[in-house]
Amino acid sequence: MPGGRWRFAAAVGLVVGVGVPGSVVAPSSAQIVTDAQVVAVPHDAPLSASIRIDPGAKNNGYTTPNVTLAQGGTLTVVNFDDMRHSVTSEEADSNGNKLFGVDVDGGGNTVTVPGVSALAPGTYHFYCHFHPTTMRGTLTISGSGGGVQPAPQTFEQPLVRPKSLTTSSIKIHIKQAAVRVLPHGPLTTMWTYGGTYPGPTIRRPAGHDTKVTFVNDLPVKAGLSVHFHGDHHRWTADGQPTRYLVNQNKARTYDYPLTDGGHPERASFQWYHDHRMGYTTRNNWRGLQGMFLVTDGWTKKLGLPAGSYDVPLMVSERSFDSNNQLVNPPSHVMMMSKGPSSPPDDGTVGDHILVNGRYAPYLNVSTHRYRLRLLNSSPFTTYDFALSDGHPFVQVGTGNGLLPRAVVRQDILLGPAQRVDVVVDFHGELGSNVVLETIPRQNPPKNGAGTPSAQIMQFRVTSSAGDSSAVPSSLEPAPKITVPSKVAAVWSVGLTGSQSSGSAWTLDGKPFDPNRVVLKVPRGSTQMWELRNPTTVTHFIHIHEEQWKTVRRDGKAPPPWERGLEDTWRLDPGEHVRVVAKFTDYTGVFMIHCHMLDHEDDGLMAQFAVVDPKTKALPSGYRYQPAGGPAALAHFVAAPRTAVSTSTEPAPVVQSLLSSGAATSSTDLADWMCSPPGSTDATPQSLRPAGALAT
Ligand SMILES: [Cu+2]
Repeated sequence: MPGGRWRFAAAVGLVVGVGVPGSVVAPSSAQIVTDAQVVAVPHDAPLSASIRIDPGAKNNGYTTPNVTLAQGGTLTVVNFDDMRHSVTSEEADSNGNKLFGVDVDGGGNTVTVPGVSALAPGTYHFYCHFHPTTMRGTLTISGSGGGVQPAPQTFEQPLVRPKSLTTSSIKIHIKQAAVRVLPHGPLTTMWTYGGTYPGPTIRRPAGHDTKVTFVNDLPVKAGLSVHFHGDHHRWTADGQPTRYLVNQNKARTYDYPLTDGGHPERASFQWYHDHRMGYTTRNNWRGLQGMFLVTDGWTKKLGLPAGSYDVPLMVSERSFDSNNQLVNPPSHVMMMSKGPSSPPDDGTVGDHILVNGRYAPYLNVSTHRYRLRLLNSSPFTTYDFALSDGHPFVQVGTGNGLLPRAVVRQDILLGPAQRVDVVVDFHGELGSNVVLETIPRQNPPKNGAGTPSAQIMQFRVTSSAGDSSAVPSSLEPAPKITVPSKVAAVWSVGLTGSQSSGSAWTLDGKPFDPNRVVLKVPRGSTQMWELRNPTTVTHFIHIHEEQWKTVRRDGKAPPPWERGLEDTWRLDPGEHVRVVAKFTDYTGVFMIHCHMLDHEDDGLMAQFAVVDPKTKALPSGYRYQPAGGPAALAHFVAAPRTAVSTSTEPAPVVQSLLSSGAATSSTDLADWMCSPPGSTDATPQSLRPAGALAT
């Protein structure tokens, strides 16, 4: 990397100043040569250069992706787009701190990129951390002096396995603590469940009631709310955003029966995290996240890798200042926010990817199969996981239980809150190192979320071991469910307002209101819902309380890895997904929202109520406002095609669709009606054998 970069003189005239009007040429390297001479000379590089960003950059990339600069020079970014972008170094120092980087708002703003003038000569890679797949470039520093050099990724810290809690009654203090995150320098102050980040991993057998008491010892006034993500329980124990809070110096006990419809839940890889309205991004960023495994005898019977060969991994990203302290995420306390980081450009992106709370850890492994449970608990970023040895993952489950059949996957795209359960095989790799990476997403759809390129953690294959584990191709049948003929609710993401006057996300036509319920669901009913994303950015929609079977993705059968149970779906721009679940056991108010936490805090959340089928009563303190909401949209989806074409004036429901951003044109509306209501894949699947649930 260090040392001057040399080019043939004949090429100099073609390289210097390209795309850099008014750049200054470093006088020290000027030499008189003619085009005919082919001799090596120090490259004439400018002392200042600019990276230009034009409209459409999130799909087209930087306008000037390759820049050259004399050592000590100044690099600026000019952003003519209408959204925020960044120029972020891929290379980092030994603590993982990026060598240079800056965010720049759109509208013609110019900023200097800090860190560049100190760089040693060499070639550096940069990307936009909001659009990491499409926006990539290289910076070449020309010269012959010393300077800041990148450190190779050395994986200096061992992977930490969070403490396991296994009893039926658990108490966890929520407190500020200094924790080791980066390999060098001071500890990082975080908000923690029980003094560690992540919090303790709760492991409990399905069907066994579990009470978790959280005590709020944090030095801040705003109450907290803990959501057990993916689980089925009473609404009062669901982590409501403004009700049933864990107030400062107070405790609250959450009861998780781990049953569904009178039966034990499926074994699953879930997690628990903060869900406080307006503060969810902040509270998760500060560290309020932990894993929760529900176990049963079925997975043991299959012979999947177990014990020390079963490794849950929470992957999450954060940014740090020079003192190793967390950089503050943006505030979301106002539902309608203004400015360049307001919707649709709200996103909290970190520059260090942590695994179980440590930056770039390693794990010593043996020549054995390992079951890895991967959770993406980042606030906003999507990863495309892959292994550096080119081996595939054998996916055996989602976060919500096993798949019917194992799926071989070369890479796995995972958005915020999504989980996968995979087996990797280190047989024949004694002495080698295998890196879990995130790679740039291949061929993302237009405006779809991209993924960063980074080495996340290292597996060091240091020992041999006999292996009696197995990965059967057939794992666990999907639960039996009768798919309804009609869509009961359509949840369509929208955007309201403008960045100059204040903007917010919507899911039922309006930004979130904790007192509003827009849909009543009779307890005991089986519902088919449709999730739609007509906006220009990807969302990951999460539904509380039930686990869902995906029956359609964009009108087609879902891919094999979406044929288990799910609670969070990727919706790239223009996508729609149909999901089915039965609402059992509990009445009460539950949430549906985007799990990109900035989006959630900025309005992209709504509430449905599971009600007694006879009384249809809501808990007190809620307004029922179904007009123009998900049931109305569903009615429209199911309507015959002529409903629109026979009228020149849009019907009220259509108007509400249009104004809510649920659909942008009558073409879209017609398109909706082309997809038949209901679905045909109602084939009942056999239940798993009786007795499999012994724990
Ligand atoms: Cu979203």
